Amino acid sequence: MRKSLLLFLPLVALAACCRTVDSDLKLNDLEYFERQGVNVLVYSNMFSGGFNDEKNSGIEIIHHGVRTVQGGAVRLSNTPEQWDLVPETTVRNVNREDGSIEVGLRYPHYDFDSRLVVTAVGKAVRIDVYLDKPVPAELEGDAGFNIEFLPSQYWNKSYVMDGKANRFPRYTASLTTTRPNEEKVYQYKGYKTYDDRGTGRFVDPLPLSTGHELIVATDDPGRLIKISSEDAELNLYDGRLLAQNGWYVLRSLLPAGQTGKVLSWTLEPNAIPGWTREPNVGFSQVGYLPGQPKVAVIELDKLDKPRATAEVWQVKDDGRTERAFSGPVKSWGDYYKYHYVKFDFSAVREPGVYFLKYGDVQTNDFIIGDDVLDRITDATSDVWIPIHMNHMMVNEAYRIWHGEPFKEGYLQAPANTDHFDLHSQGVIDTKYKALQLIPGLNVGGFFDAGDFDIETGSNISVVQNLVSDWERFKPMRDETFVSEEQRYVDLHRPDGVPDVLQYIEHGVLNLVAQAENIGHMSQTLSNSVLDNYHHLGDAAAITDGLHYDPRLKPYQKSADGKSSGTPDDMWAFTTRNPGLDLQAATMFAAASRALTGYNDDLAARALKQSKRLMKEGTELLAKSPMGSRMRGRGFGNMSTNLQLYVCTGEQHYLDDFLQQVWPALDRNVEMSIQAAMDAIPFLDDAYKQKLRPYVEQYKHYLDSLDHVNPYGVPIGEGNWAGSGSVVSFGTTASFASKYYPDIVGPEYALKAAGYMFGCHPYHNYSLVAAVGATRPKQVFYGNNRADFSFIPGNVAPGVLFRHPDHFENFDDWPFLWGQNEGTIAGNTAYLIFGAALQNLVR
Ligand SMILES: [Ca+2]
Ligand SMILES: [Ca+2]
Ligand SMILES: [Ca+2]
Repeated sequence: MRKSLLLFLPLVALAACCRTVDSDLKLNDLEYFERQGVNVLVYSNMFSGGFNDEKNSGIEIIHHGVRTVQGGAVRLSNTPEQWDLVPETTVRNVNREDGSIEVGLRYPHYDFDSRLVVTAVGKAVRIDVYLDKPVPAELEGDAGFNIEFLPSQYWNKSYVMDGKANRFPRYTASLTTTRPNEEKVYQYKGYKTYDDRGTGRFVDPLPLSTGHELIVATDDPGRLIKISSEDAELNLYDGRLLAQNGWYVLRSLLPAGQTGKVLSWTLEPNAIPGWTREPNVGFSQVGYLPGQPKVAVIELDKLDKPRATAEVWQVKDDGRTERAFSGPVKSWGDYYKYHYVKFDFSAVREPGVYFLKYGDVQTNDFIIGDDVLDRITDATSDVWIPIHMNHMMVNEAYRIWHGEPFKEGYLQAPANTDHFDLHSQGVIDTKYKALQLIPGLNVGGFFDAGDFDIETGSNISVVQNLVSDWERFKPMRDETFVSEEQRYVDLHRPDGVPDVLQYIEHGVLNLVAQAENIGHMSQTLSNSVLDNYHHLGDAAAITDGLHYDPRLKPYQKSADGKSSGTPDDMWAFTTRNPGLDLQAATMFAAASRALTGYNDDLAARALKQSKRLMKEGTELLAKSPMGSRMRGRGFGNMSTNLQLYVCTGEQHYLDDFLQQVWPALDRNVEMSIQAAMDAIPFLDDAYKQKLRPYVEQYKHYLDSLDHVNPYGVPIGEGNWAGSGSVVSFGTTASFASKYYPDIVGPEYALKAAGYMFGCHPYHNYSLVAAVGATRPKQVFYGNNRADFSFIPGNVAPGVLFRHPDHFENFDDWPFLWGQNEGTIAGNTAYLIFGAALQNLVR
């Protein structure tokens, strides 16, 4: 069977190619327009508001496998930014008879409705914009139809507007104008993305080019798209003038005073004849242990016929290469838009340098060796975590990563304030007045992620993760100099103290200061104005370091140089959450254990706050409607009850935990098994025995994943990609293997590692900016993302699912947080995974 298929391969390929050349765009079963090499999606992914302008929505084009165009929508500015209004999708109808998709768009703030109808016409789509009522007067000259092109796929390429050739700029440097603020279209919740420096005017980009027919990437058939409009002028803009994450925007203004069909575009993406996507050979860029299973997962275009075999080649010490292994390629099946085959090369065990060959595809090299996993957390621990230490200057060799941020401290957030980063302040529940300085908060703590706020919940998780790392694995690594007195951190300078202890101390310093000065835990310490929230670069430059004095004029400094009238100070959002107080109480108790003997004073302060918050939080919860339903003690979370038992020794917490753990395991073993195993060191052997059948059940779950997707790990499909779940899956599998080695082998945790380090959809780069990987990802959504760079040791969310069938992780464009960010809680969880895995295979 296989042989005869192979014999016919050239004919089949030829047939596929010819069918491709002639085919028109067709509306497929998944409700998008398709021909080989071109997918045109029409609101498969809707704008969602909240974080706004996700660059993931509207009319989108996946062009030869890369999503290069998105944002097709009626928009209210030339180059919309994050926090500019996005339209709600009121209706989406797929009309199979005439091959069209219609969507209704609405801006409730302006009571403004429009409709888009997208119809396949040969190899193009026609986009018609309809209005039932004219554009509202206040949006005339602002409302237009926009579509956006990914800069990193178009810069330096040519475009032709009405026959005139030009080139997309590598960096933005085109003309702008300013307009009075009264003309600025309302932004999300009335926030302003810009600081007008007292001018009363906002910046508006001017077009790069104007005409009626635009051909983009005339010099690259894979990216060439022709757009024309008979009734409207096309204007090409550079969105990066206003925001580094802006795209090139093509737009036509909607005419004033008209209804019915007000605008039409024809858009034709070129398809390369006979194109098939190059196979993505997934393997671990960090390499393999000699004895571990080694399986490459190869992602194939559906028109690509799988090959019968693949090969492993060895790079010899003298630079020669030599074939080390050839073996069969086995089909796994289809998973969303691609077909998957696997190549098992576990037989190759000799340490050395190798690469894989699948047909014409040759991978980069990788190492087989017994120490390949030894360095997987070094960059995270030595570089990423210390760079995210707030309220410190952080130096590395010749480079200052950032100065000391937020020297002026934090003000009480005013009552009833909504916040752009999804927090809110209710009534003021502290002894401070609105905008009064809350003393002592500008110490310790970690930046949340690609932004610079202290998310209290995340910082609590950070300390818990670090204590867990310390208590389980005692990492003595010392590569970081930390002086809380000098407020100075120096990377790669040992100072005689294990770094993890210093990171615990740094996290606790801020959280204890919150408990002591606010009286309870804040929700967040965050920016008060949007125009400094989207800051890129040195955190010390976000605010002016001077206390805000409303008696001074904005941008004015006091005579003594200590205060200013610029309202840039950070705010503390203090609304009390007793659940958060209890989490803090358990964390403080754990941290107190870890800090005793290193910083006894802080250990004592943490323990004092732990006891107080535990008492107050428990009482508050008991009084709340939800708390009384939960029997007035504990708060329903079995992990917290276990932690409370460990730190207090009080039997009722253990009773609560034991009452919760078995039903939770019965409901969902894979969600609860980690929390159940966390109790093993504190309970007797009978508990461990009682857990055994659940671990056996968990093993069935682990094996079942091989049928769910070709990678055999849980792949999330949410709006934030799922490498965090893979890390947590790997940690749990490591502990299951440690406690029950006869049931769960190490191969599941190693599979999670393989996924993180390159064996995943879309491309085969390591998702961790990690020491030890041959080809780590090169761009991340860190605070240096404007430089298209990364902070070593960051863990990307990874491969983001786009509806209805596309996985994606850009490695030339850092600005999609759902793919490329990385958080302080997630990256400290990765430390535990790394330590657990290293411990397991040692
Ligand atoms: Ca944040
Ligand atoms: Ca140290
Ligand atoms: Ca200030």
